[in-house]
Amino acid sequence: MTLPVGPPTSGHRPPPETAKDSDWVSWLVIGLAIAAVVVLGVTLTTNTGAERASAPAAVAQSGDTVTETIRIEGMSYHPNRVEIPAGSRLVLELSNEDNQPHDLTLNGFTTELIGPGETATFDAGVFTADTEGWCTVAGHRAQGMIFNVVVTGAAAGPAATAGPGHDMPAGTGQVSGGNPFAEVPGPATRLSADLGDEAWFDPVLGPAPTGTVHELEFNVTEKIREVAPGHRQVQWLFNGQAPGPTLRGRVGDTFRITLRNDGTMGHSVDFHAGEVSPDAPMATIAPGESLVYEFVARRWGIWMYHCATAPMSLHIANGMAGAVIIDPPAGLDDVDHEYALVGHEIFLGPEDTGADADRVSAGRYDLAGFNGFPNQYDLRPIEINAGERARFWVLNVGPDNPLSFHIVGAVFDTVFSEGEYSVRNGLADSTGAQALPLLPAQGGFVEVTFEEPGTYTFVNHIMTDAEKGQHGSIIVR
Ligand SMILES: [Cu+2]
Repeated sequence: MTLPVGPPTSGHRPPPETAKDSDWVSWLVIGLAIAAVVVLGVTLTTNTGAERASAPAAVAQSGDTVTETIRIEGMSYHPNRVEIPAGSRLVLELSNEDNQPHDLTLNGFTTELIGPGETATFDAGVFTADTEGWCTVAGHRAQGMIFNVVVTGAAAGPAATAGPGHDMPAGTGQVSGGNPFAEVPGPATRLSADLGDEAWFDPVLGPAPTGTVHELEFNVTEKIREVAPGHRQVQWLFNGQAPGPTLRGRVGDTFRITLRNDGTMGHSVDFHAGEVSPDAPMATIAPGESLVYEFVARRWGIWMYHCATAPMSLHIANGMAGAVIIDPPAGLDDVDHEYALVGHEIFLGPEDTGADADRVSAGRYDLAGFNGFPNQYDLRPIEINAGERARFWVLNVGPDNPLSFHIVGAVFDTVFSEGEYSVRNGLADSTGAQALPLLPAQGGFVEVTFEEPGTYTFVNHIMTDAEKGQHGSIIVR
């Protein structure tokens, strides 16, 4: 496809749809095309194919047209830098040999999304100064998907990089840690908020469904949700929820998941409980596509799943992670209640774009939570009766930080983590544990009997994260 020239923009670039749908742009393109036909008719014998590909030949320019072939692969443009004489027009022949869609915004113009295996001819206009371009797909610029045009024979000047501070490449951001996109709710706000049903995530874990084959649909959408009191933003979701659905089965069960992408960008899924070649089932699929991911759960425990599309940090930060719980062949010890808690960081971003890729890349999270929302079990505590025994499954989906799960006032008589019991109720030595430590993508469970009534709090005992919202209450009656 040959892409039309769009109007120059500065600062915030409009999404491609906006430019494409603008009436005046359409008339401009038509006008330029007519002019080009007239010019072409006069100069046909001397024009090259490349020049004909750049439609608006009638635009006044001082230099020649430079055509470069650019391959897109591995989150990079190859080459990622071209030199052209000042005043020249640059036309890029883009070839996407990567496994997911990309685009290029450069000099005020933006290509359509170029799918895997597709090519595009991109007229990036006339250059008078060094200019930086990048891929506008979420997170790709932060991952280094940047293209530079270096102009020769012109007075040196700063690169014409568009955008405010949040558009700067990773690693050069704000030192203050302040969030330019959102007012981060403090503890008083978080502990007095109304927890709506949309944000509520039931922590109660039911038994595994009957049957040995679990067929499920995972439908990926991108929609605006409340992620902290008073703050709504786009999240990327499995089946409309963050964390995604908690799956449960037994050793030997088959899970057959149909992943359907109803979002606007590539997504995928990676089940840690499965032992499969990643190539086909974990492939990134384009919007409108689907695939079937089948695995047999051969080993028990609590396992993470997540979107595996780059940058994974951003896809996970936007909500694309969840838990699979597999029971051992002989079952687990009897308890009165089971709960599942998925721990994670929370990155507040603009409502329409969600977590900011540069802040995620720099690890600048604002809040932290269990099951998608800070302090939600302070607002709606878990309630059990004195003398009852509970098992808390805990999974840390990060994306980056460790989690030290602790319940104030309780000692864990049983702890299972990543394939082994470290303490277990009923064994002769009668020891216990105070915390379940989990790095990202690690999980386990603790068991505890609450003997006395009271309000017990559970926290990430990395205290600054508890203070950011990884904190909840258990009311024992
Ligand atoms: Cu994704």
